[in-house]
Amino acid sequence: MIKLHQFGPAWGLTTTSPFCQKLETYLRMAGVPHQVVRERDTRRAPKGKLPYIEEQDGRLLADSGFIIAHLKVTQGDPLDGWLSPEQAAQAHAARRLLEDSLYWVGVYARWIDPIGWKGTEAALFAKLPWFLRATVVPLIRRGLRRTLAGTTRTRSTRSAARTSTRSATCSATSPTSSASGRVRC
Ligand SMILES: N[C@@H](CCC(=O)N[C@@H](CS)C(=O)NCC(=O)O)C(=O)O
Repeated sequence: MIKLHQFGPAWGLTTTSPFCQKLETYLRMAGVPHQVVRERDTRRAPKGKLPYIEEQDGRLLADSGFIIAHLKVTQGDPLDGWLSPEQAAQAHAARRLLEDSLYWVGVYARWIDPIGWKGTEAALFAKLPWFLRATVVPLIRRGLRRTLAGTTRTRSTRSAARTSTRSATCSATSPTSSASGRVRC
């Protein structure tokens, strides 16, 4: 049976990570038998991120998108096999919107925004020994702040994150926005 290595649950979700949630949901909906292994860190992960899967022969495979593509080839494609080329292209565009754009707004909201961070800290780190909370956690946040500053769409400010969410959502639902660059929808 496939082992799915992913971050643990919080906020009523089976995992805190959107990419883990995506893969777990795919496995469940496609009826792929699997066992969830809860991970705390990413050091064993082939690409340094979660999720990854461990196949029956011990092979490790990383990246939710690659894993799903691999499973479609090896186990069939019960969920998307019926899509027309046009529908598959639309699904791809929606996926890119969620994963490359809105995901980063979520990262900002959870890890950087002072109000969001209070909830994240309470949910994920309340039980961590104080010295780890004082050393490792600020390092994680600093890394994420740097990553966010490197993305073109989301800077580390609340108004930028809000504008990014609106403009990404609007461009998906309506191809026109105002000439002034202000987002109206
Ligand atoms: N492209 C990857 C992205 C995975 C990813 O970004 N995972 C995050 C959690 S949502 C992670 O492991 N972050 C921990 C880290 O970067 O150290 C996928 O689709 O699996």
